[in-house]
Amino acid sequence: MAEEKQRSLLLDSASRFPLPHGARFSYGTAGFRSEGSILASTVYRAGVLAALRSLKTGSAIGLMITASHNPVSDNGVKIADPDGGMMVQRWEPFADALANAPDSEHLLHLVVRFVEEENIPFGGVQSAEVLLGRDTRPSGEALLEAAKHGINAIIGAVAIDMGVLTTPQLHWMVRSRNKGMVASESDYLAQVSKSFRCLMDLVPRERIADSLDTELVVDGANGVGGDKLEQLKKMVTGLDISVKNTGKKGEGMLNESCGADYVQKEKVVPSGFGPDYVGVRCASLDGDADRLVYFLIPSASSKNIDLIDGDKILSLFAVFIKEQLDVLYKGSDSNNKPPVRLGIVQTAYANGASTAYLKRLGLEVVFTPTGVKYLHKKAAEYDIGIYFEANGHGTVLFSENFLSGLECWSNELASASSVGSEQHKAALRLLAVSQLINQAVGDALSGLLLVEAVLQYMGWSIKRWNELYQDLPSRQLKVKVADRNAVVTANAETQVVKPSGLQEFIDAESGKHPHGRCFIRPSGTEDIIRVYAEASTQEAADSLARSIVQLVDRVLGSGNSHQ
Ligand code: G16
Repeated sequence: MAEEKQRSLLLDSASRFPLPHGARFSYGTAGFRSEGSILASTVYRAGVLAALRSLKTGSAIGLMITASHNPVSDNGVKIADPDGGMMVQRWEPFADALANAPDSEHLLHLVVRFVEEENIPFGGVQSAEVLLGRDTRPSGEALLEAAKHGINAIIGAVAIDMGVLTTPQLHWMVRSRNKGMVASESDYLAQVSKSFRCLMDLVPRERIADSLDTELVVDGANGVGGDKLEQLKKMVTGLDISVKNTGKKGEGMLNESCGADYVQKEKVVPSGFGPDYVGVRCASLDGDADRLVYFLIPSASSKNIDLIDGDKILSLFAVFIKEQLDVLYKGSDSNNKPPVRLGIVQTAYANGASTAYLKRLGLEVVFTPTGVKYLHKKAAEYDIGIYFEANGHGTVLFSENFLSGLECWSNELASASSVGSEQHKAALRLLAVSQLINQAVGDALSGLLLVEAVLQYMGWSIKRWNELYQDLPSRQLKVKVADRNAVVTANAETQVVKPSGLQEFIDAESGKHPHGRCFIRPSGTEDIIRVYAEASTQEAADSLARSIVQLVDRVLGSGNSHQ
């Protein structure tokens, strides 16, 4: 009887969100993305999916409406699992099928079959909870309503609107709520600002004197991150933050000539930044504030920037964490403590110079395909896993096991003669980092505060940080093709498997340039093929990238290749 009621509720509700004629959606690198005006049925169905996931796991699930770095007219939906990470990949084929079900009858059929296969308590026997967030895109409000309809179409499921948020804030809330901890936005801001203060209090005094470089100017991409940073900056001391491209009237369009994606790919000065900012430490967030890059404007006449990308953020964190671990394990109190497994996770986009630098530090570096869902999973295999994509997406993960051991150790040090020792301080710093940096997903706001605290600790200017190693010149281009799925890759996207013959050509072209390296892959967030090339000179990297673009265009393209 209850199941009957559930079926008719779903049929009735789904019929109000028909699939747009001829549309096809696919669950890509980070959920569904498309033109915002055609996404209502997709977001409705993502609501159904999230409610089923909550029933299955018995935990709160997150649903975030955003298209992150994409243009303002796009939108999308990301789903967060109970641990705050991306939805388990095993459910992606079902997500795809659901999004493309031609009508409500088919949709019901898919749901009923999936519920049986997955043994999901269906028809009101269990309650479910979905936390909703959206960024500032104009299409977000209507899509949020569609998501609510989808959630409410599953009996027992409740939608909780958490408001306009950054993506990482929603992921953090899901994780916290499922751990039985406080999970509002003000709790997030309180935790982040408190742990930042703690790290700043642990900066050695002599280093503070050397580094009174507290001015930081942040490009908010005209997205949700700018406003959140304005709130956060009122809660932190020791930094002089100003925010540009906040999205307020007159400041410009979301992600247009600004934001982390633009700055990282184009390597030029973003809108709103001019000669006044020469030599100043600058940072860019992306549209939903899950990516962070830094940059420096070298001279008043320069259009180009010195980019400090995700690889360099990763390297800074790696140096800092390694130093804390070295101090911690040097003292006599480290006897009988199990060694820590520290792992670094990168993708093929990582600049070759960054990987070489990290290996020179003696660190274990592993590679995964593009997408936080892959990097995060790999990083979680370590006691401390640091992952970053070159585009600025990343975080530092601490295993529960390592953290509980570290807490006990820190308490022992505090109650013995070692209180206040370097060893004790190193333990406290690592504990503070685990509180500051988002354990659910890459987070530009908490990442930014960690960068700032580490720079203060090191006594480094942005220039000194940038000199950790010198990037190999690189170029990233896009090619519009008829079917991006015609390209199939292997070995963490470094080799093309299909179409055949392409990899041999890439190898031959790369071999023509000293330090030449190149790969192509289909984007999972845009309808294009991405081409990445690096070489020992900018001219060589540009020429290598261009020759591969021309080839891809010839083999697969629409004749409209562009940057
Ligand atoms: C998303 C993913 C990132 C990925 C990026 C680009 O970021 O979360 O892991 O690097 O897309 O992916 P692709 O090259 O497949 O288009 P965001 O910030 O757009 O959500």
